[in-house]
Amino acid sequence: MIALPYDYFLIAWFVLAAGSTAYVAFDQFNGNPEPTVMKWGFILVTLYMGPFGLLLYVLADKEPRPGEHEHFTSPLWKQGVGSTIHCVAGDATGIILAATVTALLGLPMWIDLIVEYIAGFSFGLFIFQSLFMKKMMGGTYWENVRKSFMPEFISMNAMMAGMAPTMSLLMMGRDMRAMDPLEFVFWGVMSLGVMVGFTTAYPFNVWMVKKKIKHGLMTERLEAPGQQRDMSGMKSETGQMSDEQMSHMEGHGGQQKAKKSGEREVSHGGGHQMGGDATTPQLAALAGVTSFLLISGMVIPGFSVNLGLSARDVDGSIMPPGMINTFDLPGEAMKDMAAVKPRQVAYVAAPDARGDKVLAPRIENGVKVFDIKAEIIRWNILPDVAVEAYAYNRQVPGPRLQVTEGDHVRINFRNALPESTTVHWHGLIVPNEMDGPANVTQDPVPPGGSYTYEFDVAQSGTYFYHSHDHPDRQQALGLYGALLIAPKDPSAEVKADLDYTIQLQEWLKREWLTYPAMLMEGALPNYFTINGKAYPSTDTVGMKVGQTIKLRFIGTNNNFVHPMHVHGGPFEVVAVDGINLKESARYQADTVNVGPGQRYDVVWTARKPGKWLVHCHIPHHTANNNVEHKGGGGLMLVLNVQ
Ligand SMILES: [Cu+2]
Repeated sequence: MIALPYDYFLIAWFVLAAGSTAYVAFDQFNGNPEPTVMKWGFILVTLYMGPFGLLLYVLADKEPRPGEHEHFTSPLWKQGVGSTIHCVAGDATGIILAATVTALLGLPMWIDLIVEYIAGFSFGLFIFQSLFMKKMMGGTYWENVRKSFMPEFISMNAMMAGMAPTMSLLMMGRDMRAMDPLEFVFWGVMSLGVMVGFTTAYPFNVWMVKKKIKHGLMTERLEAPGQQRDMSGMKSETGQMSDEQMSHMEGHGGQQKAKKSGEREVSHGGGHQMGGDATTPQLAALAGVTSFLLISGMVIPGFSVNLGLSARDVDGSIMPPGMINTFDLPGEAMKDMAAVKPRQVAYVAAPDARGDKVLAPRIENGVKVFDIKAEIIRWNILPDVAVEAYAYNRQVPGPRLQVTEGDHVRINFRNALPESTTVHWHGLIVPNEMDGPANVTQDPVPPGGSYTYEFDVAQSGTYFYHSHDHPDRQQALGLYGALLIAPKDPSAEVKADLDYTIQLQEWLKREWLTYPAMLMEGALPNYFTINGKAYPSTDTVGMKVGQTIKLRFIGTNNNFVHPMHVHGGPFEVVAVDGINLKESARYQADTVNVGPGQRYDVVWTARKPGKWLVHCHIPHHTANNNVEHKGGGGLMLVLNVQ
C-alpha cells in the first residue's frame, strides 16, 4: 500500500525491473547462444536486480555481434559475473520463496533466516546447480551434487552474509510493512538484499571460476555447418542481418538439424574446463571465512533489532521516525506506537468540521440515551494539516454529553475501530462494571463489538470521558469528549455570561502519517489542539467589555501539564476537577497548570476591549510543527472583546 513517499519510488523501480527483465528475456531467447539455465539465471536475476541485472547482462553476457559470445565472455570478471548469476538465481529464488512462506505463516524472523538459508542452499544446490546444470557438468545427478556442494556452500554463505543483514535491518526497522509480502516495500527490500548478496558473493565466485571449481559463462552453439554457410552467404549478400533473423533461422532450421545429428556443443568461456586447481586448505579456509561471514550476517542485526518477532507480531507497523528500536522491543509496543494506517480511515470529515458538538439524548422511559461509535477518521487540525484520528461520532473531541445531576443515562457504545477499546467516565461515581478500564472491570469491546454503559449521575460539574484500553494510543489519537453536568439546583452553578470549554490534545504528524504522541523519545508531539483545532483554526470568542466568561479547561491530553494563561488580567478559579470551590477557597490567578485528567473552571472578566489571548505557556505548544502563523499556533485562542 502507499503510505510513504518511497512507495512511489518502489513502484517506479518495479516498472523498471519489469522492463529490464522483459528485455533480457527477449534478447536471451532471440539470439544469445547460451545454455537455457543461464538464460533463466539472467532473467531471474534481472527480475530481482532490475536495471542492474540488465547492466550486468549487456556488459558481460549479451553477444555484441553474432559469433563473438565465446570471445566476448572470456575475461575472468565476466566469468565471475556468470558464476554469481547462477548462484544468485538459484539461491535468491529459494530465499524469496522461503521468506514469503515464513512471513505468511507468521514465523519469527530468526527462524525465517534459517529457513531462507536452507531453502536457498537447497534450491541452488539440488535444483539450479545439480539438475539444471547437469548437462554442462557431465556425470550423474548425485555426482554433481557432490561436486557442486563446496562451491555452492561458499557462494551461498557469501551471498546470505550480505542478504541476511540487509533483510533483517530493513524489515525490522522503522517500516515493518517490509515483513509483509503483500506490501511493495517487502519486495523492495528483497531486491536490495539480492543486490547486496550478489556483491558479497561476487569476489568468491571470481576466485572459484579462476580455480576452475565453478562454471562461469558458457556458450552453447548448435553446430549446423550447412546452415552456417548459408547464413554467412546471406550475410555477405545483404550485408546485414539482425539477431532476430539469425536466431529465427537457428531455431527453425539449425536446431532441428542439430537435434537429429546430436551436434550440440557447449564451450566454457575462456576455455575453462572443470577440474579444480583449488587446494584443500584453500577451500577449507574459504568455507570457514564465509561461514563466519554468514553467521555474523545472521546474528549481528539481532544486537539492534528484535529478530524474535514475526510479520504477524508487528502487523505492518510504521514506527515514528525518531523512535528507539531495540532488540528487546516487543511487537505489542510497536503496534501501540505505530502510525495509524491510512487505509483504515472510515470517514473523511469536512476540513472545517468542528468537534465537541452537543449530542442531544433520546429519552427512553425517562432514561437519557446516547449512541456513541468509535472509528478512524481523517480530521483537519488546520486547513492544510489533516490527521488520522480515532474519533467518537466522527469528531475530535467526541460529542459533548450534557446531562443534569440526578439523570439516569445509558450510553450505547459501538466499536468500529480495528482494535478493542472501552469508555471510561472520568471522575464519576458509577457502578464498577460501568467504569471502563479494560481487563480490570470489563472485557475490552472487540472490533465490531458493543457495550452498554448505564448509571445514575450523582455529581455535577466539568468531567470528560475517554478510552481506557491502550489509552496511551487511543486517547492520544482523539478518543475523548466533554461530559458537562448541570447541578440539580441551578443556583449551585457558578454563573458567568459565557461558557467555553477547552479540551487539550497533543499530536504527532510526520511524513504524511499520524502517530499517537507520547512523552518518550521519538514520539514527542509537534502539533497541539484546543477542541481539535490548532491556532489560527481555533475559535475566536466574541465578548463585550464587562462580560464574564467561564473557561472550563479539561486535561484531555495525555502527556504534558499545560500552564494555561489568559491575557488581560487575572481570572478566578471557581472549580477544580468538577467540584466547586467554596467562596473562601476561590482564588485569583492568571495561569493554571492543567495536567492530564485535571479540570479547572475559571471565570474571567473582560476588562478592556481588544484581542486577549488564552494560551499554553510552553511556547513550543503555541507553534504548529515549530512554525508560527498569525502570531502563533497550537494551544492558543482569542477572546475578542468589543
Ligand atoms: Cu502546553
